[in-house]
Amino acid sequence: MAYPQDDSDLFSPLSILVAGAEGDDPGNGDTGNGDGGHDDGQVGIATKTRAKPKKPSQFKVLMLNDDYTPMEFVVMVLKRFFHMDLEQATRVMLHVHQKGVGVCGIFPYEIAETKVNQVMDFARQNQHPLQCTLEKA
Ligand code: TYC
Repeated sequence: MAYPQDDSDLFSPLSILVAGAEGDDPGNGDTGNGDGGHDDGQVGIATKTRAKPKKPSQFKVLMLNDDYTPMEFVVMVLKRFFHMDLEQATRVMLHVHQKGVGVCGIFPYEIAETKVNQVMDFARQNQHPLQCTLEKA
């Protein structure tokens, strides 16, 4: 899956930096930038930069209920991939069993995606229909 956030989600606020001023040009000073060679030292490639980097957005890993996956298997998954102890894992499994869906954890996108794949692969290998997905937190 492609990384779902656009650049504007990563940084704010926007400021503009003018790079490559003509003082750095080793040639005759005309940068061929269409300004007719008015060397005011302010031409170059305009690039965006941001004053304040933002945290990457977080994603919930959700576990879905089904009628067939054994409770013990779900508890094993929660212990193995989400580092829960037996008590936590049992609580989350029963929550999913009763409500239909529950949160296993909240992670940056790539980690959340990896966990979903690990759970789905492990369930498939053991022929259980357990489903796991992610959702923006
Ligand atoms: N509902 C399942 C059962 O009764 C147990 C279960 C719990 C399955 C959580 C999936 O995500 C799940 N065996």
